[in-house]
Amino acid sequence: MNMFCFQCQETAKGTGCTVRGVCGKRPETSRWMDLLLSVTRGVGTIYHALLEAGYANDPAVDDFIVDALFATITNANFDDSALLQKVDAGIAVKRQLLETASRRGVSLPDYHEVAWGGEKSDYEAEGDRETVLRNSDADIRSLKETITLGLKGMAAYYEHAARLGQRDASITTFMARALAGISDPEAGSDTLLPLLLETGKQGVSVMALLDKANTTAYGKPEITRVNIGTGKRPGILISGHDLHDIADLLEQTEGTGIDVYTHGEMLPAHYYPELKKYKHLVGNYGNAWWKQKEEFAHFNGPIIFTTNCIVPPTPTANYAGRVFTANSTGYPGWKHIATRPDGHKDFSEVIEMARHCQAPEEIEHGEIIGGFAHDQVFALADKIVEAVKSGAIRKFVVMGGCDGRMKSRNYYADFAKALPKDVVILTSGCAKYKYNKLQLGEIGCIPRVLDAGQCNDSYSWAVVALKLKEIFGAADINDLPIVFNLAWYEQKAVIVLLALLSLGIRNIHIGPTLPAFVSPGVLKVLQDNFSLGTISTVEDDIRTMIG
Ligand code: SF4
Ligand code: SF3
Repeated sequence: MNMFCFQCQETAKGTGCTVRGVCGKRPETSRWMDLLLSVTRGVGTIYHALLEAGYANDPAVDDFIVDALFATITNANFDDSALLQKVDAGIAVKRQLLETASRRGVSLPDYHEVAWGGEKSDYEAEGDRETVLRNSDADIRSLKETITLGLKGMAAYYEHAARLGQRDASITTFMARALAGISDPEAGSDTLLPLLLETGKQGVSVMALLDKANTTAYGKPEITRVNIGTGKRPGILISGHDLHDIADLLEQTEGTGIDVYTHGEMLPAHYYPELKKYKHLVGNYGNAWWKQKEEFAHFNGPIIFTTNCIVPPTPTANYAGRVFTANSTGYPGWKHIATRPDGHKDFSEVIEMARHCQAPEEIEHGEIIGGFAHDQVFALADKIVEAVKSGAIRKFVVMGGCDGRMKSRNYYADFAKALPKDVVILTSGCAKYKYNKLQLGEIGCIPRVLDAGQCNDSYSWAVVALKLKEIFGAADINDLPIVFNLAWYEQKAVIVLLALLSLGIRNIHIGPTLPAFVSPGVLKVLQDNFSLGTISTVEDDIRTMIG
């Protein structure tokens, strides 16, 4: 059977995975994701009509939409049965909404996604019908898919914020409206382009919401040195972006003699006062997601995925029996830890397993530094402004985003190394693993690599840019000595990019390649309006970006 997916940077031949995902996604899984997205569009369309008619937001519907979109993000969920359970749940939500609409006399559009009956016997055919390729016009497909992928990133961030008690109905209301807009077979670029730009605006709101959720719960990130070596006690490795989960784990492991290590995008947990206070949060193990097969083999203890990025293990992987998933993630054969009705998780099974494991094998040694989110940067504002005014800092280059396995991404390590010594890198997301261990030095007391945190903390760089605009009295954000050279891989980077564009930031470079889901027509619009570009060689880019 065939599939079609072009949502990530590593898509086959730079155009689309058609036989099996480069990420390991099987065609069947791709079909169930297409089905789940179709059901979600149906739910979103009906929900939107009800909301327009005065129906109040229903957190259960919001949660379904958010979880379904999140589960289809690259490397989040490979478990067909989990995806099909979400489809079943979506059809139940849809039927309930249809019933409410009929009871209240709310008329609904006659889109396929609304009309489809949801019979189990039709699941396969519906999944096959509702692929990305259902839209034959390349530009319309591109606009609809770019919005969909932005919504996936938005859903991921919203889920984390909601888990920490921060909800915003205006964001989920927008998601429903956008899903209705994508479902409309008559939608043209006149409606889809504004919807795309609004997706970016809502992206800023969702990142601000998550920033508020994280800092309210765990305090403001502060400068922190993080150990990358290991201790002598057994450990649990926790990966992904969900801070609520690591907080639960730290609380439940305290005093047990078991250490907790972060992996990948969980590294910034060390920067938060309410998480770093735990002495048994001993360090960060390994690097970005794509090295996990090699690195997990040496960890010895249990591993928990709270979000993407999962890499399917080889059949003989020594850690396969020790991995747990949570939230929207899943992998066949790996145990899924459910969220209790009170919003917390019970990690006792993981802790029990850890008791019988050896301590992790050390694969690196030393420290890295981070914790430069906006408040910490503002605390250093005087020094930074002085350094800019004196010429000690010539430029800032925002290098946030994702890491990945393509060799072409060595560009980012080379770029970081080749930057003039008076340039500071502002980073966030797992892209930093390409250069956060390079010892690039300091300018005065300011490190040359400032890590704000996770990919959603790219929001910090937008806040910092707006603040610098105020301090320097610049007329335009683009007049500041800040350039953007972003690395992207999955769909959270899509919402980050759309959010930055919506703030009026121009001349952003994205790489290592342009997205396959951006058609030539849509690319032209992005180039004409935002001067969006990609990367070339390190030398040329340093010349054009730094001067
Ligand atoms: Fe291919 Fe990326 Fe889709 Fe995986 S997520 S199937 S690698 S395009
Ligand atoms: Fe990384 Fe997957 Fe994107 Fe949150 S963990 S940045 S790739």
